[in-house]
Amino acid sequence: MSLSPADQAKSAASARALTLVEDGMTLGLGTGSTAGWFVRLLSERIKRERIRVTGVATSSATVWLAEELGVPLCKLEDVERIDLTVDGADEFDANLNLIKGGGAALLQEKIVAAASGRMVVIADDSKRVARLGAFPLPVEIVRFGWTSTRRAVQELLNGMDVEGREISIRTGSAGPLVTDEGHFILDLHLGQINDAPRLASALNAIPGVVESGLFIDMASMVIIGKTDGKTEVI
Ligand code: ABF
Repeated sequence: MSLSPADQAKSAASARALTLVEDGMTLGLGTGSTAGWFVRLLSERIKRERIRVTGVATSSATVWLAEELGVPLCKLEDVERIDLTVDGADEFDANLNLIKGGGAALLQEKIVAAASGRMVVIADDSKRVARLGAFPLPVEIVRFGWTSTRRAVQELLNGMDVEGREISIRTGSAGPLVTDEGHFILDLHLGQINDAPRLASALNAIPGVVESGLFIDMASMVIIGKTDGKTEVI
């Protein structure tokens, strides 16, 4: 099977991440097309080498994929600790800080990453940035009073060192998109975020904000897949 250059990169990063998997591990399984590659390669290895691993999925989409491929799953509440989480990202910088949530799964992704001994990000070179912010920053908010929460986020942005300040509500097929946890998502069009840790803390302090897609100091490694099948690790 010949892969597109993008899939070649995603599969290369996933294959490298798979070398970190050991028999008996509990694994956090990310969401998105790159994480999907990891789940596929994991399923092949489980069948080939008969390794015993258990996955904790970060979204309903990943539950469906893992079940279809025969990757054993358990719930996060049923495990004490996850050994390793492998997930994608929308952007990463040289400090391994991330923007995630383009796939609307940021809340479960962050809870799973926080419960993991190690979070490894798999991505292609297009996700690498000098400064986070070109990708619209997803912020998960509760539905109750969401327009008030949006106003509070707007006021916060007015005092922040960012390039742009526009906010949009993520839409699905019938109105605002509803996440797996029953919330809405705001997308913050910031252009460039000059102090990502400060913005992450300030967003989390707003009532109604559940989590932002800023993952600060959570990833321990980024594996970058290249279109020629090679990988780079930072
Ligand atoms: C998840 O999937 C997200 O946090 C991120 O939004 C997205 C990346 O998707 P893809 O791998 O398809 O680019 O990891």
